Amino acid sequence: MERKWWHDKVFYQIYPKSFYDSNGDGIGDLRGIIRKLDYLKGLGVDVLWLSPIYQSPLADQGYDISDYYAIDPRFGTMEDMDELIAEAKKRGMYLLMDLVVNHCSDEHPWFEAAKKDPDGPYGKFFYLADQKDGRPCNWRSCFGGSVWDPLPGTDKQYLHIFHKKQPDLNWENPQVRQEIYKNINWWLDKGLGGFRIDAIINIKKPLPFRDYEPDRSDGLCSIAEMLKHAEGIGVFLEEMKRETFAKYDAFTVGEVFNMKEDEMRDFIGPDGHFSSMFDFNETIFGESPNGWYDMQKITAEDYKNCCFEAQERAEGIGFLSNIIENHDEPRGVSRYLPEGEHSVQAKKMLGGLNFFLKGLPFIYQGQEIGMENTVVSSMDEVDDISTLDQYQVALDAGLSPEEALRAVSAYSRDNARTPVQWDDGPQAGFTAGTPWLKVNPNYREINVAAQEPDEDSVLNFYKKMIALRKHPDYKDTFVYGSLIPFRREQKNLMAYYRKDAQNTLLVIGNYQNAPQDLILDREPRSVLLNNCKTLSLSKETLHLEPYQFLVLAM
Ligand code: TEU
Ligand code: CA
Repeated sequence: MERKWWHDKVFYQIYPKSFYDSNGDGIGDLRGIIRKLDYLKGLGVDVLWLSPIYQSPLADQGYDISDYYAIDPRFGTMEDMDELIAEAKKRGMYLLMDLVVNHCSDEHPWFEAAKKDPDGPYGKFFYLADQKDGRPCNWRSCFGGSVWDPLPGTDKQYLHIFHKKQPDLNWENPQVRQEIYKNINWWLDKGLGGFRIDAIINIKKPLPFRDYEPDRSDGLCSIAEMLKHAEGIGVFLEEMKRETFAKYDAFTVGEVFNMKEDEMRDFIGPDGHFSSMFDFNETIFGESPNGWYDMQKITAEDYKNCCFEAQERAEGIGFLSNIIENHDEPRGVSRYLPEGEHSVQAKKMLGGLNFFLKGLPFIYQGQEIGMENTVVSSMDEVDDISTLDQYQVALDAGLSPEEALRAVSAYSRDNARTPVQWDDGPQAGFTAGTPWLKVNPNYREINVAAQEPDEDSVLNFYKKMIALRKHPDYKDTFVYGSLIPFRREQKNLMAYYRKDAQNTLLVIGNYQNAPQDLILDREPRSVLLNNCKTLSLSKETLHLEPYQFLVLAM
């Protein structure tokens, strides 16, 4: 296999608005990131993905871009961005920006021009239709309601798969594609490492528009349904790669949902559209067409199966990007550990099981200190547009307001977006002002400053994991070695070998709040990582403590 510069890297996602506020306006910013670069370097991560910082009305927190060539003043200036790129480079780190090109903002000049002259060239940048003909299709937008809304001041309507302030760009129009490529290259020329690519599967629509079977009483159907019928996205993605990323040897990771079964090789094979794509097999587990309130809770066994299934699918094809959380998902420890079992031990186990999977490890800000879901006591505290929609969906389904609040707050995107907990001072040290989103009240117990000097903290465990993955004796095994599940049938136990010609490493997590025995198939040679003080081994039987996590060299 041809080796790529990004194969052995450790990735870290920054959600800038909530990372660190340098000027007291309550909003995290680029200068805040610059100030924390040494912290990130100390953690050991190599590649930083920034969620969007482009000029934006922030209707969807920056995933609605009104100028692809400008930094939103709330995040800083272009000089700050250039400095951040340079400062990262000095420390041997790379930056990824978020590429949001399925849609732009309704405040982008292209959309303004389309409103003024829908029949002119910019009308063709979007999907427009005559209002008089009714809705061209019954698709439901990801944030609720029809994907079609009237184009203000005209007799037309436009399509938006996401919020109505996020009109979809018409990728069938070559001029749109050229504009996008020009922008990508402009950023790559600044010295970026590459991009995380937002909602990319949605760029290809099955045309002409038509209705599909409704899946709720609103008569609409999920976007997932239209994606089943969309063919030929690869033509766009190959063109984009050729015109942009390939010329720079840039790294790309796609946010790819609803891929067709046999497309993995096209997406992340040796000549794939992208370098990597996220494994969302765990995050989509238990989803219901009815909405969040109807999600099925995931168990330890489910989690294990999701991970191993994804690994099997990618085997011999390419590199998945592994996460336990991101800015759209609840905190991993709150989701994948049973309620009330969020001990330091358990958090380390979950982090470890995910981190050493085959693929690229991604850590989301705050994950390294074990940040948890926040408490939402009223809908007035909610910022996330997705939660607002899902709350209404739950009410419409007959849940009481209290039930609806409880059901949706477990999956709210706000859980991941509360400010990073830096210390136990006011506002967790995130800002000298009032934070844009309430700090999680548990910041006095869970924060960076408290964990730094504590040898046994979650933070120091993440540092150890990262250091182990980079250890010259083991790095190749973790990066290129195969993954073989071990005692897969044993309940509440997740274990796997990472193996190559040099090493046989065994990663073990006792995924329950009770001890359990594990019979090994040979005696371990050494313990590379242990989240407990002790290791109890009699011959080949390991007596695991509750939530014990181990990496053994066999
Ligand atoms: O998320 C895409 C997203 O919401 C998917 O889960 C979606 O349900 C799927 O693609 C439907 O086909 C990204 C960002 O991560 C998120 O923060 C944004 O809100 C969204 O795109 C719109 O840009
Ligand atoms: Ca600020």
